[in-house]
Amino acid sequence: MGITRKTIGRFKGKSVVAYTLTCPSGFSLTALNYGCIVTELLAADSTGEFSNVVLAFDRLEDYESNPFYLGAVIGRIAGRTRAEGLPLNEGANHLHGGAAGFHSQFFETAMVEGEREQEITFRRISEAGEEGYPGTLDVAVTYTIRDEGVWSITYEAMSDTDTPFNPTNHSYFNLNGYKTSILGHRLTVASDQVLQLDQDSMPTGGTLSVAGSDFDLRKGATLAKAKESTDPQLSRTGGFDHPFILSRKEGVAAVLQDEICGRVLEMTTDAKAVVVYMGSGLEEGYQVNGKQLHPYAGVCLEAQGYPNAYREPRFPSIVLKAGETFKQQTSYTFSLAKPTDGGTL
Ligand code: G6D
Repeated sequence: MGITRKTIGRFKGKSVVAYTLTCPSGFSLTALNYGCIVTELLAADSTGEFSNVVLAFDRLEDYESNPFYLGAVIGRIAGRTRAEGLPLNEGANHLHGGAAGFHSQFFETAMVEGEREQEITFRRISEAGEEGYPGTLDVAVTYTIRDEGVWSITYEAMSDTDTPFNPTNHSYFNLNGYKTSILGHRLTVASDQVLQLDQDSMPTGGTLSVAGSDFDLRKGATLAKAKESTDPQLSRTGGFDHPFILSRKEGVAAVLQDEICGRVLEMTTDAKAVVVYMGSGLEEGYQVNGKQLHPYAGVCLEAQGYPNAYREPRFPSIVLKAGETFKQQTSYTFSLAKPTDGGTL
């Protein structure tokens, strides 16, 4: 119980340190000082067996380039943004803060150990001009785990100049520890609208009602249904890779369940949206959780502001005003399914 640290390698001439936070119940989280990357989140199943419920590379070296952003904090801007001067790192798009985004940066750390709660804060200064962004941004990302199976992420930031800021975490969840793909997982999202995407997965500025479509997750559906959907917005992307606009300011925003192991994940957030990404772009050739990586090995629930909000005046602004404090919190609570659970929000 408590927090341990271990130097596990070197990237870019700096030591990569893994921090493991453990609660009395055995619920634990391991994260790196590089990209705040979560490499392990151990939660019990209905038999009491602990499994890593997030995808993690078997080879440390794969985290240096981290082509799928496994487990990483994303910043300064999550999602796709029309570049217009920001560096291009996905065709004509600026994706996930750019090639030198927060996922590939080192952070300073500070820890607080408790009886039933452990906390680590990652902090760095993103200098003015980093990846084309204005202003010097002082950013802190705090992971807190609580014995009852809660992992909370709190983002705080301040800038000396007006600047865009829209962080998220890019962990891929697989509630049965990648014994199977996530296609059998059932997802419920409290959302009435999704953002319409163009052929490059860039938001068009329009929204689509979920009613009557395979985007309607208000009563839950398996992720396989989205993969098999004939809806052009889904068939192009091989399932969800879409921003869902959250319809409630508090309470549970999303529920992910796996009947095989009985684990349930509930997400709460004060973010305005959640990008659900089913891992259709995950490529073979990497080893994760002791197995060959395949598409649909994990699903991301990236709570964030609207992608492309920096360029789209119809979206809620993501500009952090000079001298103001940004604060956003997302929590993932792990529990075991109750027999009557229908996962309806
Ligand atoms: C793909 O479109 C998806 C993104 O949403 C995801 O974040 C990335 O892979 C890792 O580009």
